[in-house]
Amino acid sequence: NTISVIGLGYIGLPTAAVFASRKKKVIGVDVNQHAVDTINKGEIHIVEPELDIVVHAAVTEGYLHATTQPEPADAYLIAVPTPFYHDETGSSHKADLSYIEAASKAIAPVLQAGNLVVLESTSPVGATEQMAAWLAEARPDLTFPQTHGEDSDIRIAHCPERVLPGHVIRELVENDRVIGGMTPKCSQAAKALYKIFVEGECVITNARTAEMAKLTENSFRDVNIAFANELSVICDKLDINVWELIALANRHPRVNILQPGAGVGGHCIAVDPWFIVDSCPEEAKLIHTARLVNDGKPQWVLEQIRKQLDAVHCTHPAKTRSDITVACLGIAFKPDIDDLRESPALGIAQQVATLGCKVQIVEPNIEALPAKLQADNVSLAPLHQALTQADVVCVLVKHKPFIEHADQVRESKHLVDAVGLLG
Ligand code: SAJ
Repeated sequence: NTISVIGLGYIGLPTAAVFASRKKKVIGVDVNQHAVDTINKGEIHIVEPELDIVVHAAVTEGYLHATTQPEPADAYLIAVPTPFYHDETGSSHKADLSYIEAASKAIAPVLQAGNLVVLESTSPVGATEQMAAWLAEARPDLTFPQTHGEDSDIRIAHCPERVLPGHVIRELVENDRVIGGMTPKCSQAAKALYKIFVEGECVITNARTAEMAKLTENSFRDVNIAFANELSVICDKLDINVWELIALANRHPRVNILQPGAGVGGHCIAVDPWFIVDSCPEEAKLIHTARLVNDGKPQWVLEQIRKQLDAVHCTHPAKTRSDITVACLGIAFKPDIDDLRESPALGIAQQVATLGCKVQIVEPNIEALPAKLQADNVSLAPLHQALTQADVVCVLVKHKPFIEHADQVRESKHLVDAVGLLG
């Protein structure tokens, strides 16, 4: 059996490699020639613990190869991005299905009767049906479940990925999977495919419910983080320590409040709830508000930093902006990873850099500053140096090395602790 994975990013590549590690022939397809070349050398173009070892073994043992052109296979897994875009009014966030459309059109010429096509990309409700329609349009000689039900030539399902970045290899194997076929036979075919490596349970539903399940999981987390973030802003106004408050409230047996932070980053939780809001704008009031609360948090943190800058000016009137150094502790989108995608901390650091002060970035998980932060007044610094030289210290991500040095951070005179490092 040959499996083809379309899209060799943070989800597609680990999935392809794990199938290959079970001695299945896997064809990885990506439009990015650099990614394809890197993988064929047995190397990886993304950062994820253990992934390098699994990919290296899969390629050298001959089970995985990458290409830019789809080749015939028995099953196709589509794991391409589904970002959002703003419509003409600029107010609504719409799912961009163009990568799914392009992937469907790319595999259509090599599809054969008996094939299974699984959409893994997180998608708005209806996207799997849309994918099936694109495939049917490109291959009128084949039959599809939307018109031929269980008798169709091609089986189609949605099986959303649910792995946590940083733990992908383990979670791919251990997590339960939601399998949403367009018909029961489609579900059974997809379940048989995932059972090759999934040790968790593969729970069957229909495609629309599977799409909504994934959006629901991430919206649940977003709404709960928004609750914590809103509390942090309220507590600041009421002069209450929010970290102590949450720890106290969480002693209640049925209360489990998450942690306030610099905002919600990454490419999932800050995106997926918008797909629900776009489908049901009138009804999804709470989900919409949670998005606005979380998206507004970096601006609030920035205000706190500005207040500390003003405080430095008050105590040292002779200092100009360019004499002041601000240390930003952490720019990744969450603790203990190097992933800067959609990172609120990175956005805050960028804004601080435009204020005219010197900025020292402490990010133990990266070796060079991203292009967005390359400016004369910005440098990457070790923690000790930044704590010694900075007038204002802002903790934006709760990385382990910062927790270990919390006592030194606490000595800073002008401190913004967005993540409760000091409790
Ligand atoms: N965050 C907080 N406070 C918290 C928890 C998280 O501010 O108490 C912030 C983080 O700092 C980060 C953001 O939220 O900026 C998201 O981080 P996360 O760890 O909650 O989630 P992701 O984006 O790394 O991965 C999520 C996971 N979904 C859920 O936990 C419901 C993962 O299982 C999904 O597979 C992934 O989204 C995805 O790809 O959809």
